[in-house]
Amino acid sequence: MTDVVGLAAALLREARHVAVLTGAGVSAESGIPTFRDALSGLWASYDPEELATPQAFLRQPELVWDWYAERRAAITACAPNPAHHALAEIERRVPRFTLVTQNIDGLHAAAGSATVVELHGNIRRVKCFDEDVVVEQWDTAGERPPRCPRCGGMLRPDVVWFGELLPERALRAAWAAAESCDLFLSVGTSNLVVPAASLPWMAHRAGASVVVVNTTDEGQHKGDRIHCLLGPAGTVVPGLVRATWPE
Ligand code: BV8
Repeated sequence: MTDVVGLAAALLREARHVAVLTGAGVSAESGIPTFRDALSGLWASYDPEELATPQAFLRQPELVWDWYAERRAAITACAPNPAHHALAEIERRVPRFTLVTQNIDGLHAAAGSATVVELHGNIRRVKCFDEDVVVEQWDTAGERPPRCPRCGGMLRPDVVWFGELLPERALRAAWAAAESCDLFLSVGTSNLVVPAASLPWMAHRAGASVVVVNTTDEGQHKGDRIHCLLGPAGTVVPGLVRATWPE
């Protein structure tokens, strides 16, 4: 593994534009269960891909609202881990950097990353289901889901559900970064959800080298200019930063 770290460090040292895609694995060591982890408690009997849809929300608005309220409370109690901080360090050291995340926990910004492209929204934000406009405050003690103060429609988490389009600006920024970077880091993602999963391979096809950081190489592409650093992101990413800039 040391030679792969050395190779990845050399790529990072020489890179002009580093693009990163993170998934739930980068937040696992902050105590946030990955999407495919068995869901705890009430949610153990639901499939997240079933619950995280507009249809589920319209069918059972209170259940879906409560699921996100519980996840939001749990996430708000979590802090960035060394992987988040190491990615913020890379951003400070390379000429050009774009961090794209599938995560909705806001931990990259909390760790000091400035350019965070949130492909799937942010659980800390709430918006009107009908008007698609973010609301700053909502009644936490009344009916669930709370009502939009402007139009009276139901409020929902400002996240992208399955079957919903990703925010146009975020997706275009992610595509542009994948097409123009010379090094693409994929950290803690199973590459199962599209269109996010296409980003590392877009970058590879455009000529970038890809470095994968994951606890397993399952589901990860292999081949020329693709390098896999196996291990927990909270250890591997800080190790890569130390190997790249040893001072
Ligand atoms: C769209 C917000 C156009 C909500 C999320 C059939 C086939 C193929 C595709 C589809 C299909 N049917 C529908 C689709 C499209 C669908 C999709 O991709 N479905 C998948 C399930 C097959 N995509 C969509 O619907 C997207 N929209 O395509 O619009 C359209 C419109 C209409 C109809 C069709 C298409 C919208 C997708 C966004 C969904 N919202 N999140 C919420 O969170 O509640 S996705 C959610 O799941 C996360 O945000 C994340 O993106 C994803 C989970 O993936 P990961 O982050 O990778 O997490 P995961 O748990 O899977 O893996 C963790 C990884 O970390 C593992 O590899 C593990 O080994 C590793 N790991 C663990 N610990 C560590 C670690 N690594 C390092 N260190 C550690 N410590």
